[in-house]
Amino acid sequence: MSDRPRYAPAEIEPKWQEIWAERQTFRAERHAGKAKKYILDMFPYPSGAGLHVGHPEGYTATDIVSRFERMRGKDVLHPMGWDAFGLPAEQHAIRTGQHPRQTTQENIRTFKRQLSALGFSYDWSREVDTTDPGYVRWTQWIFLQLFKKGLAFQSEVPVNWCPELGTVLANEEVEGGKSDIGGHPIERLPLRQWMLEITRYADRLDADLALLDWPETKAKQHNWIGRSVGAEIEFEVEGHPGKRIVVFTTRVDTLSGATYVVLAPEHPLVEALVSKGQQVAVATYVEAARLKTDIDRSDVTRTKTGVDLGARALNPINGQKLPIWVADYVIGTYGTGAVMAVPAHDERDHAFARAYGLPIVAVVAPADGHAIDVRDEAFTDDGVALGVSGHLAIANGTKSAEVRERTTAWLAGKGMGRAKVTYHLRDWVFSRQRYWGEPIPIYFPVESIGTGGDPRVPGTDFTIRYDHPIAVEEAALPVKLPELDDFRPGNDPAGPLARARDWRFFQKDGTWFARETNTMPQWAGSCWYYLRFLDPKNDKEPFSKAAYDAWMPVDLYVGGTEHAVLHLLYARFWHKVLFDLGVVSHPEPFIKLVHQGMILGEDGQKMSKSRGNVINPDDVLKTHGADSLRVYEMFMGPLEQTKPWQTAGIEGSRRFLDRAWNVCTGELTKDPAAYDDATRRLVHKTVKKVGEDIEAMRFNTAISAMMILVRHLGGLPAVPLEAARVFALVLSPFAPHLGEELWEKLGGTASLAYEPWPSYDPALVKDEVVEIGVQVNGKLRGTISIPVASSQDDARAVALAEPNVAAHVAGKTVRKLVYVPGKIVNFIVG
Ligand code: ANZ
Repeated sequence: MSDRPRYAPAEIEPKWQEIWAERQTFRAERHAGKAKKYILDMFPYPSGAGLHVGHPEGYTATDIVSRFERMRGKDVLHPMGWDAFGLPAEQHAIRTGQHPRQTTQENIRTFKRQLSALGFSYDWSREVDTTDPGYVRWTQWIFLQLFKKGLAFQSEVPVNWCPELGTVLANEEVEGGKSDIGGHPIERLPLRQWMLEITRYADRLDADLALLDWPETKAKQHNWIGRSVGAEIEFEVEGHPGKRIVVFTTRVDTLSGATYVVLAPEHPLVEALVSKGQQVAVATYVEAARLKTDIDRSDVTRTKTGVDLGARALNPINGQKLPIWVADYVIGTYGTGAVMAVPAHDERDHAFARAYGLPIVAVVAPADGHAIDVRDEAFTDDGVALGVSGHLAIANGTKSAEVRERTTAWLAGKGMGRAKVTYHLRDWVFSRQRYWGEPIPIYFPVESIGTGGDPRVPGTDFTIRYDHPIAVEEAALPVKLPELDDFRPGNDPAGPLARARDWRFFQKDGTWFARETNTMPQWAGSCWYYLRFLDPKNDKEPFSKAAYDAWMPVDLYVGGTEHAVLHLLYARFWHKVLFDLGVVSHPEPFIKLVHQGMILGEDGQKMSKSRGNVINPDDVLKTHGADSLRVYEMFMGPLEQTKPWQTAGIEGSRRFLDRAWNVCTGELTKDPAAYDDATRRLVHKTVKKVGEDIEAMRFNTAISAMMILVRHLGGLPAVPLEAARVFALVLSPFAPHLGEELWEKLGGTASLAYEPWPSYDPALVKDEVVEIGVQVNGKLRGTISIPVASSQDDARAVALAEPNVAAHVAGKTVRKLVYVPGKIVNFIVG
C-alpha cells in the first residue's frame, strides 16, 4: 500500500489535457444516423480579473452533460468563445493608455489557459472572439439586414447625459439625478440614437415563450414585455380646434369618472396648450423633470407633483370639461405619454387628486354590493357600473368588461378611439458613444462644407445629413475601428470616433461622406455567437445552411440569471428577424435553459474584492486540482441554488477522489465469485442513478451515489475489476482527468471519451421486496409485501389495502403511524 503511487492531480491533469488537445478529442463532427446535442455556455467577458469560481459552476455542468452525451453515442457540439467588446477594457485603456485590443487579447489568453486547466471538453477549433474583424463583419451584416427591414432607425431619445464625464449613462448608472461614479449632475438630453424596433416582435417574443423549456425566466420575460390590452381615447381641447389629446387606458369603463387629463412633461402638446399665465410655472416644472429618470418617476411611493396647464379637454362620453395638467408620474415613452385621470379607480390618480383638490367621482362599484368610500381609497378592481351617465346609455350593474367593450365600440363609431394593445417593452437604444464596440456600418452625406472644402480639416464647418443614412456595401464589411491614442469619450456627444477625422470622412465621386461614429452596445456580439460557432471560419456568409441544419437548435443553454431578461430577449429578437429573412429555420434558438445559482463567499456574502472573500480558482487548482474543484462545485447543492463556498467542502471532494483513486488502484480481482450480489446491485443502481441525475441536472445527488459506491468498494477485501471499470466510466464526466487515468490503469484503451455509457440490468436495480407485518395498536393484523425502500406513504397505502387491517382502522382516527422500513408498520388509532 505504502509504495503505491498516490493520487496526483498535478501530474494526471496536464497529461490528459495534452492528449485531448493533441488528438482533438472533442472536435465536433456530425455522423450520419447519429443524434446531436448542441450544448452551450454563456460565453464570458474576458475581464482583467480572470476567471472567478462562478464561471466553472455552469461550465462544469454543461461539460458533464456534454461528456455524458458523447458516451451515449450522440454527436456533441460544445464550443467556447469571448464576448470581448465592453466598457471595462475601454476604461482600462483610458487609465493606462494601452489599446483595448491589447488588453483584451491578454485577458483572453488568461481565460483560455484557466478554462483549459479545468479540463472542459470544448471544441477549441471553433473559438470565436466578438472583436475579431472576421466576426464583426457578420455582426455588421446582421445590422444591415435590420436596417434594410426598417427595424434599425434613428431617433432623438432622451438620454442621461453627464457633461462632466462626457458620456451618456444607463438608467442603472444614475441615482437621484447624479452619476453613480463621481456624483456629477446628469441631464436628460435628446440625443440622436440608433434604435432597434424590438417592439415589432413583442407579440411573438411573448407568444413563443410557450415553445421553451425555461425556468422562471419565462415569466420574467413575459413581464418585461408587459403586454397591456386597452384602448386609445381622443380628447378634444377647448379653444384649440384640430388638436386632440390621445390617451392610452386599460380601463375604458371608467371614462365617465375621469376628472382631469395629464400630459407627460415631454409631451409635444404641453407647449402648444399652456395658457399665458401658466407658462413660467410649467416651463420650470418641465425643466426640473428633465433631471429625473423614468425609474424615479415611476416610483409609486413618491409624492406626486404637477402643474395645471390652464387648458381644458372635453370628455367624449359626456362633454365634461376636464382640466389638463402636466405631471411627471406620466411617462413620456409609455402608451401615448398622456392619461385620462380617474382618481376614484386608480391609486396614482387618487394620490394626485387628493394633493391638488381635484374631484373624485366613483363610476364602478364592487360586484358583491359592498359599499365603498372612494374619498379615502381608490377602488381599483373590476366591478359593475354605478351612476354612469353620458351619451352612451349604460345601466347600473353592467359588468366592467361589458362596459369596456361597449364604450370602445361607441368611441370607434364616433372616430374618438379604438382598441389598442401596448407593451411595456421599449425599442432598444442600440448606439453607444464609445470606442471599443462594433462601428455601425452606416454613413451620411456631408453638405455645406466651409472654407477649404475638406471636412477633415479641424475648424471647417459642415452639415451632416443624418436624415439620409446610407448602408455600407456588404462587400466593404467589416468597417474596422480606426486607431486612436485617446479613448476618452470627450465632450462631443458624437463619441470618440468623431475625432478620427481621416477615418470618419471620405470622398466618393466628388461627394464627401461621414461615417456613423456611434458604436454598437456590448449586447450586439452576444446576440448571435451561438450561430457563428456552427461555422466560425466561413468568410462567405455568417454560417452555412448545412452547418445550421447539422446542429441547431441549441439543446441546452446554461448561464447566470443576470441574463434572464436582456441578453436572452435580444438574442431571441435577432433570431426571429433572421428567421423572417429565411437565414435560420427555427423560431427559437434555445430550447432548454438553466441558470446556475450564485456562489457566495464563505461568509455568505456576495464575493467582492472589498470584502476580501473572493476565492480564486487558480489557488484551488494548485492545491487540489481541477477534478476536485469540478466535483466540489457540483456537490455544493442543486445547480440553480445560491450557495456559499466552503473550504472544508473542497477538502471533502478531494478526499472522495483520493479514495476513488485508492479503491481503483488497490487490490483488484477478476474472480467472478468476488463480484458478490450486493456489490453488483449497488454498481447497477449507481449507473442508473448517475445517468438519470445527469439528465435531470441533479449533479449533487449523482455524486452522493458515487460516494456511497466508493465507500462500499473500499470495504471489500478486493475490488472486482468490472466494478472499478464501470465506476471509472460514470465518474469521468465529473472528474474527467481521474476518470481517464483510472480507465487507462484498468486496461482501457485510448481515451474513454467515446466509450459507451455503461448499461444496467433492470432486474438488479429493482428494490428487494420484503414481507413485513402490519399492526394496529401493537396487534398483528396482517402482512404485506413491499420494496424495502418504500416511503411511509406507500407503506401506509399498501397496509390499508389489507382488508383485515382496514377493518381494524375503520371508523377510528389514526393518531400515529410507526413505520420501520423492512420491518413493520404500526397504526396507533383511537
Ligand atoms: C385610466 C385609468 C383608470 C387607468 C383606472 C387605470 C385605472 P398598464 O397596465 O401598465 O398598461 N398610463 C397610461 N399611460 C401612462 C403613462 N405614459 N405613464 C403613466 N401611466 C400611464 O397601465 C395602463 C394604465 O396606466 C392606463 O390606464 C393609465 O391609467 C396609466 F381606474 O387609464 B389608466
